[in-house]
Amino acid sequence: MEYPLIIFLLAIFVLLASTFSSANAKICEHEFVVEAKPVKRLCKTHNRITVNGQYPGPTLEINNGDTLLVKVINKARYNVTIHWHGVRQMRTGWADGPEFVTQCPIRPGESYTYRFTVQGQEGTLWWHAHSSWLRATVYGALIIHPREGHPYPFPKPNRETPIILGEWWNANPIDVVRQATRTGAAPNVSDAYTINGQPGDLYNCSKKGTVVVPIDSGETNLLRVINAALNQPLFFTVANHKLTVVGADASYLKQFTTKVLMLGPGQTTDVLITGDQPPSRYYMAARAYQSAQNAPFDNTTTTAILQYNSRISHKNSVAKPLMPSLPAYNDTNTVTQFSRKFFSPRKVEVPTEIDQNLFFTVGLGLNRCPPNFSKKRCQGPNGTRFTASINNVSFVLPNNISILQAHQLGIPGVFTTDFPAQPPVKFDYTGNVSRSLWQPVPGTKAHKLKFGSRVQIVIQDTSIVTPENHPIHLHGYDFYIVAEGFGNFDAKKDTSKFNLVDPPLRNTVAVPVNGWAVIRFVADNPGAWLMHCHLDVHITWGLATILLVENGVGELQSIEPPPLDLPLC
Ligand SMILES: *[C@@H]1O[C@H](CO)[C@@H](O)[C@H](O)[C@H]1NC(C)=O
Ligand SMILES: *[C@@H]1O[C@H](CO)[C@@H](O)[C@H](O)[C@H]1NC(C)=O
Ligand SMILES: *[C@@H]1O[C@H](CO)[C@@H](O)[C@H](O)[C@H]1NC(C)=O
Ligand SMILES: *[C@@H]1O[C@H](CO)[C@@H](O)[C@H](O)[C@H]1NC(C)=O
Ligand SMILES: *[C@@H]1O[C@H](CO)[C@@H](O)[C@H](O)[C@H]1NC(C)=O
Ligand SMILES: *[C@@H]1O[C@H](CO)[C@@H](O)[C@H](O)[C@H]1NC(C)=O
Ligand SMILES: *[C@@H]1O[C@H](CO)[C@@H](O)[C@H](O)[C@H]1NC(C)=O
Ligand SMILES: *[C@@H]1O[C@H](CO)[C@@H](O)[C@H](O)[C@H]1NC(C)=O
Ligand SMILES: *[C@@H]1O[C@H](CO)[C@@H](O)[C@H](O)[C@H]1NC(C)=O
Ligand SMILES: *[C@@H]1O[C@H](CO)[C@@H](O)[C@H](O)[C@H]1NC(C)=O
Ligand SMILES: [Cu+2]
Repeated sequence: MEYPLIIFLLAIFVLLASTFSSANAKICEHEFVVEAKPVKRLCKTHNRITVNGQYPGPTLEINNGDTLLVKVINKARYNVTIHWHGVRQMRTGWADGPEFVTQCPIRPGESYTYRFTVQGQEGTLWWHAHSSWLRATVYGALIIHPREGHPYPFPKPNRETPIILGEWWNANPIDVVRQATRTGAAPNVSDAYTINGQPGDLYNCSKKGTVVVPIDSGETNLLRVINAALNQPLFFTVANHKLTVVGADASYLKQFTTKVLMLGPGQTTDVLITGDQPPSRYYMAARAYQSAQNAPFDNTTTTAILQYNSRISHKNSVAKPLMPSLPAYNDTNTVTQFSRKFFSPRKVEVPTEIDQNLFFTVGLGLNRCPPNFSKKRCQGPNGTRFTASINNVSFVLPNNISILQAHQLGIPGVFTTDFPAQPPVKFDYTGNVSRSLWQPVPGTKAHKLKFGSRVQIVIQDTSIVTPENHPIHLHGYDFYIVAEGFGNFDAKKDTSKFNLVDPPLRNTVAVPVNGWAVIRFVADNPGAWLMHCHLDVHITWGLATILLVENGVGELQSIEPPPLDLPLC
């Protein structure tokens, strides 16, 4: 009699405990209707694909531990998917979003519900379309507050403002990428950058819409800066104000102050700004960091206005805002100084023993014109077509099933698992590279990782066509950036400089131009994870690969079964 009673009480206790521990975690339901809407920018009205008619799309705010359930209804004329950039998606790879990697696209007229829990991440992430170039207008902030009742590791700011940097084309972005794919040339550059969807005062017909960020004297505002631009790393600064960096990519950082930020597309940075200047109006501004050589880029400047509410005299409120100076477009020194200030707030657990030591070269290439192509299709430099690769493999997406489905269902012929751990040819990566090495091989190749393996990847830029700062993003993971440098990575010399104590944790690393970065992580999340350059033009050209992390032992180390509404091709 006694024994069953104890078990019964225990069962009740477990039930109550689990209810209480999850009592604070919420399920947040949203509906995203993807549809074309007229959007007026730079003097003209254009139809653009939006979410719920908003550009940028809705900001989602959750607490660490919450579950998101977002039903995406596609009322546009394009295939679409949504990616939750930086969310770990533990065992829920089906909700990650890249088309033909973790799902088939949601076709026009269809819908799919993304379900996932955000656990152990705090700060700023974002969501964006992961299909063709739709993310030019289909994006928004994803803000993760601490668990209810838990504080920030800094004094609570008086306000919080997302600052989403974007890129605007007067042409339909889908037409821009289609033209580039057809011709083999570089795509047209954008016509403007934007802050929260608005180009700002320095562009024609844009003054009325300029974003105003309020501040009071003595007050602190948490700016959640996101680089949602398609193809351009950006500098960001605010006239006369210091920025205190407290986090990036939804991980906290050891705080430091700076005048200027650089964010590669995909990256986020949380900064505190204090109203410690004479009440007035100050521009915040962003413009290009351009590390590629002889490549056209959008050299315009987007602005918003930081405006003091209190004690502002009438004269000041109409005064022209003060413009900050921005680094030169090619100011790599400022970028290096900035990235050297990144540390985790305390000692962290970086893998020290490594099971999988990978070396990935990343860069561009040029394909000779195939004999059956007309000249019109070879409008790259000297009659070539642009391409890009990792370890000389130019990634090609499947088009009739996703890699994750093929992996889960054991369907052969979709991809191979022979993506090389090292470049097939060793050469002076950052030197004057022989033309015979410029043409990579197209392929749909994945690199397999055992569950739980401790992984190091050296990401090495190449100078083929041009060296460039590539923002390399890994889906499904955060990784420690243990070192960065210029030139060719040299294990003998550079390993001793690794920071294995308090390196920053990120989901996107801006690999120094003509240099390298070393990342480490534990492969504790099974699935098919896209690793790619977050300049959309480079992913279009093939600068991507798949890390295929196998299941471990038992249910908790295995990917969940696919949702019933997963779109079919
Ligand atoms: C790209 O720019 C060229 C030159 O300005 C122009 O002729 C072409 O129409 C543009 N392409 C798109 C898709 O807008
Ligand atoms: C802005 O307007 C001025 C004057 O109307 C015009 O000369 C200029 O070309 C326009 N600039 C852009 C970028 O459209
Ligand atoms: C931007 O580029 C255009 C043409 O490429 C050039 O005429 C202009 O001077 C540049 N503007 C700035 C601010 O560098
Ligand atoms: C940056 O650009 C300026 C002006 O265009 C040029 O004088 C300078 O040499 C460039 N610096 C580097 C490091 O490329
Ligand atoms: C060129 O030939 C290849 C096979 O050699 C074929 O796959 C491709 O479709 C052809 N392209 C054109 C434009 O005819
Ligand atoms: C194109 O050809 C010219 C002349 O041969 C050469 O100087 C130039 O470097 C080539 N450009 C590229 C990007 O290959
Ligand atoms: C998908 O396409 C590939 C290559 O075109 C083909 O080999 C494969 O059989 C197709 N798979 C399915 C599931 O239709
Ligand atoms: C790079 O190498 C090629 C061929 O080896 C040579 O013609 C060219 O002058 C070199 N360029 C530079 C900048 O050294
Ligand atoms: C890439 O592979 C192609 C085809 O085998 C070869 O011509 C080229 O030299 C290789 N390039 C590099 C950088 O390995
Ligand atoms: C849309 O997705 C389907 C697979 O679901 C694919 O067959 C089709 O080619 C895609 N359309 C475009 C325009 O990419
Ligand atoms: Cu790139």
